[in-house]
Amino acid sequence: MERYNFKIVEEKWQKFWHKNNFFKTDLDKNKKKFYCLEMFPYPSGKIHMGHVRNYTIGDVLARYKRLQNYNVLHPMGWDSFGMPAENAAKENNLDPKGWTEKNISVMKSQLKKLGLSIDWDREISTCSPDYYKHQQLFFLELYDKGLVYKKENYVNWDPIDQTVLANEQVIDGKGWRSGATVERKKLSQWFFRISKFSDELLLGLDKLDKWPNKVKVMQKNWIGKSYGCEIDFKIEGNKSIKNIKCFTTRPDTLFGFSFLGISADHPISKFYEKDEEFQKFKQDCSKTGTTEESIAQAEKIGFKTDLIAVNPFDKNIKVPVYFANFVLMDYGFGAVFGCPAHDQRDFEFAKKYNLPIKTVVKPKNFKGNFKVNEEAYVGDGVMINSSFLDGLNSPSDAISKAIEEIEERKSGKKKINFRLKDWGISRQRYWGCPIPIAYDDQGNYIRVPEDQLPIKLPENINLKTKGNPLDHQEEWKTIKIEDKNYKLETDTLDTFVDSSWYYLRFCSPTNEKYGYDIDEIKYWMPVDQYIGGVEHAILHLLYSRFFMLALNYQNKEFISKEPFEGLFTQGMVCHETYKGENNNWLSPDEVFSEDGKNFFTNDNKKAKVIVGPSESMSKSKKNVIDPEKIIENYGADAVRLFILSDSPPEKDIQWSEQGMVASYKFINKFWILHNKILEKLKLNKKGLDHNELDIFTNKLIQKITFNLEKFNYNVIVANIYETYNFLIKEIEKDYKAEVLKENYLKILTLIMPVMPHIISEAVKDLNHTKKIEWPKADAKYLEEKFVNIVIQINGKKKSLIKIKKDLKDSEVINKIKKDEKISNILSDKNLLKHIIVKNRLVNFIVK
Ligand code: ANZ
Repeated sequence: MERYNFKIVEEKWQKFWHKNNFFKTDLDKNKKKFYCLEMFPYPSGKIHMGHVRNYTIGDVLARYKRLQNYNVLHPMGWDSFGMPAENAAKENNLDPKGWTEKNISVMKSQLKKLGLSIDWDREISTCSPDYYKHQQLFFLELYDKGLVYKKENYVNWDPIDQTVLANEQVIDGKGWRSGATVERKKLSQWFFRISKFSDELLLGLDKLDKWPNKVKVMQKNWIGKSYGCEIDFKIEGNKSIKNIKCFTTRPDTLFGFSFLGISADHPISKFYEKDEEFQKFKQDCSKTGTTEESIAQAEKIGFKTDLIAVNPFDKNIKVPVYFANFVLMDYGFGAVFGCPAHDQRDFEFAKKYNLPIKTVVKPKNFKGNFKVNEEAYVGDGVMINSSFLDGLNSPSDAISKAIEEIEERKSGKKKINFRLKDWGISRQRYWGCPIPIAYDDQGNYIRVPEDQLPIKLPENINLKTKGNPLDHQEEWKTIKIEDKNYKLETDTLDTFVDSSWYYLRFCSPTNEKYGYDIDEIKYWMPVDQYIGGVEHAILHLLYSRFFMLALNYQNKEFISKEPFEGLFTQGMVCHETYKGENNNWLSPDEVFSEDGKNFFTNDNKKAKVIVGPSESMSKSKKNVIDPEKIIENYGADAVRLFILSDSPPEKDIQWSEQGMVASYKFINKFWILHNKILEKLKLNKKGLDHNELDIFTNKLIQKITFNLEKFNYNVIVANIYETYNFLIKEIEKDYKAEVLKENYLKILTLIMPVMPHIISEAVKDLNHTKKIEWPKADAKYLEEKFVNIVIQINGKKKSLIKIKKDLKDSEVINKIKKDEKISNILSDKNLLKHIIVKNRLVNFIVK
């Protein structure tokens, strides 16, 4: 028998599948559909192990659903706009388009080698005008619906990438790509009015019962619905300023009010613009980013005004008004009332500027005098030092009472606030989708008419300019609209816009008129199963949900509101990290070990290597394994088997060379088993009929089907190993050829989604000509033949006996009486009667 040659077999099947359009969707719309989608990759150069894991998980599901006779849509595309292309091209004097297209072609061939069941006819690339033309149309549609607007705003400015970032793209005060500390900058920007849908985005989460809870919680927090009230504080000290509005969630703490804080960008700032000290203060403020996180961490600074605010609950309590760096202009009204005893930011501010800290809430069980000293007390409690609120439970009862009182005094009213801010979509970069807007000489803007779309990006331009390269493209910028000259908008769209609707495009990728075809959408949407990294929990998944709502808005035809019915977030692929003597990162290729404990560098066998913890594979720490090499060495089936083994798909997995080798060996062992079975079949024996094999196969159908539905893919790998161990022994028996073949074919079908190449080859060897389908378990083989009977004497459990199921009562009693322990007990007793619960229990009543 020849050794299994995975190279020949895998290449053969990959060619066969694609030549025969094996993974094309069915045009018959009466068939039940299944839309299986994995997050599409950024074409950075090569695929990485994260892709291998993500796409293998999706592929197993897609193949399983196809075998179940669903009409499966399993497409792939490229998230191909974005900064790395521009940066790489700048460094190497290349064109981003050429760089991107080359990467796409390399990565596509790598994905094909993994044996993915993708309908490549539907491939899309977001940097292609065929794609972004429709995005420009959507932009105009949203613009017409009032869901796009431009405003001057403070933005997060990434000084390294020289671009604006959305709040979601600032992590711990740093740019998500460059890692640079983000600054504040005032710029005129385009926005999507995502905040209009805050409530719908929040309510929609409740219906997503096939989403991981953690993702829903993250989105919920991000949307951040707050119940509270607005308070109109009377202001003294400047005749032009009558009052300042604040939003608060804690009106119960009003008696602890010791300053009023306003944002440096509050409209009132215009009265202080000429003050040099105020100017300096404003400059200091711009050193902190605009996200709440960065502001919370920054040192609290303020600028005292000559204004005084009056407490609505007591006209005699008057406090100073400060500009404060921790007050955001775009939350609530850009103003807060400061209660240092019960808010940590206010506390830090009060400490710095020597403002009173008056305690108004005391912990419930605290005996004696409670006073806030070291830090703000933000817990529940009972109201103190608060006149008519004293004794009430805080926050619950005290808030209701405080709001009632505020409304009565006409000083404010109940209010709901959302943390979610509109999505800033302008990016000052070249390699993105141009915004279809043009400006006249005065800077007034108009939409570019639909028939002048797409606005294509200019190619082969000089990228080594300061700021946005498009600003320097005079010829490109000039556009004639109805015979008048305009200048095109040079900002491009955030790449997250590209990925917010790509799942719609896959349903009708060649539709020229519009981004999607409504009939296709009605059939395919929503995506039944979406699979990707949890790092997109807020950004991409929230933007996509918004996009669906925005398209639905004022649109009677569009039906599905949520893009992704099921969501699965897979864990990371991890590897140990290595460092050389100079503290430099080393890749696994650069180190070796004989005992698995002590590691040395390859080039200098004495140089000791420091082994660090296993972390998710990343280029920066060099702890990466190149999938291409691994597929080359071990084959796609072995890689798929390994990447699904050991860890549940939602958990991190440790890469191990030994594990990989074990999977490879298994594939080869399986081939030997397969050949043994073929030989058995050739003998065409008339041996055993109903037997253990039927029982095993039917139980396996039940197990693997269940595990597929529940994403227990690592358990399926264990099931496959079990199957091998069973079959290698079982085939020693003499089986009737038809029985063996029928069972074996079912078993192969069950394993096919995980190891599609070797199994396709095995099925072909069986000369099975009909289309194979997912097998159904036959209930008669699933029934347990034996049952455990509890034996009681006067209601007390004495023994447990395994007997055949469904025996007659008299047979059961006879069997039990033969049990030594029971017969001993019964020997000197007077048996009055017995009670039998069929297949479960026998209770002997004795005296
Ligand atoms: C007074 C107060 C007293 C507050 C207290 C809290 C505790 P959430 O729950 O996140 O919505 N706030 C309001 N507008 C703000 C702005 N533009 N910039 C910074 N902070 C602002 O937070 C609501 C609380 O955040 C509000 O309740 C307000 O401070 C502050 F013991 O009002 B609070």
